Amino acid sequence: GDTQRRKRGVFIVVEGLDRAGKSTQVERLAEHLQAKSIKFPERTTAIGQMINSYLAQTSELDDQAIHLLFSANRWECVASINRTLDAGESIVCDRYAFSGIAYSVAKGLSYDWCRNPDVGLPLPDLTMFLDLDAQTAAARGGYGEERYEKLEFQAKVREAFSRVSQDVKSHGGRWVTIDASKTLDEVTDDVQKAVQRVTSSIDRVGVKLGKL
Ligand code: ADP
Ligand code: 2DT
Ligand code: MG
Repeated sequence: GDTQRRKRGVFIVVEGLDRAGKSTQVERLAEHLQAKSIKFPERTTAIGQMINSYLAQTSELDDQAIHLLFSANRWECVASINRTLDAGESIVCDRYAFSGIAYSVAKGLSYDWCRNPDVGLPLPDLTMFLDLDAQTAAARGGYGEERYEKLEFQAKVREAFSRVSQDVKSHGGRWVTIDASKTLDEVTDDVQKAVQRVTSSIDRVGVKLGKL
């Protein structure tokens, strides 16, 4: 054949409550791996703009409607994610379907209903959950004006994430919980070690990208 085989990039997701340190660690990790960083919601698309005005509380939507928009916002990015990974570039992603499930379940929607729209999305090679209790998170600079940035709600989101983590692990996904209460540099260190363990196992076995 004429194909020059290039190794697929690694798809890494960083999850956690608001203020857990996701955006900081995603940028550091992308730099470290020379990877592309992306985030959800991707607020620049037409769907992303609807999500943005909902989060900024300038529009109201039913819980089910906004849930499906968050999912659609991931689906509209799948082709681009696959192209990037197929070209051998790795991706570090700030939030993904696991936030989608956790935030909607925290509002009271059923777990299975919340999970369904994301079934079939690319499964991350590794998801790192930056775990922090809601009180400590709230103490970090205080919350802004966006929807969901409330202590009581964040505590419910953390509960919901623990159900998500059990679900992901029981379906063969790689989910690592990182103690996000450590210093910035310690968290960066733990993140890099978790990534190293996964990439060395992928290099050995060469697993193909699964689906949620
Ligand atoms: P997220 O994207 O999860 O909301 P950010 O990375 O934006 O979190 O961080 C939120 C705030 O907390 C920022 O002011 C950041 O500098 C601070 N921060 C992040 N990680 C830590 C840490 N490990 N210890 C103390 N403060 C942190
Ligand atoms: P940040 O942009 O600050 O991370 O906040 N969310 C996100 C959902 O409710 N469902 C989703 O599917 C995703 C990806 C979490 C984004 C806010 O949107 C919430 C906080
Ligand atoms: Mg952030």
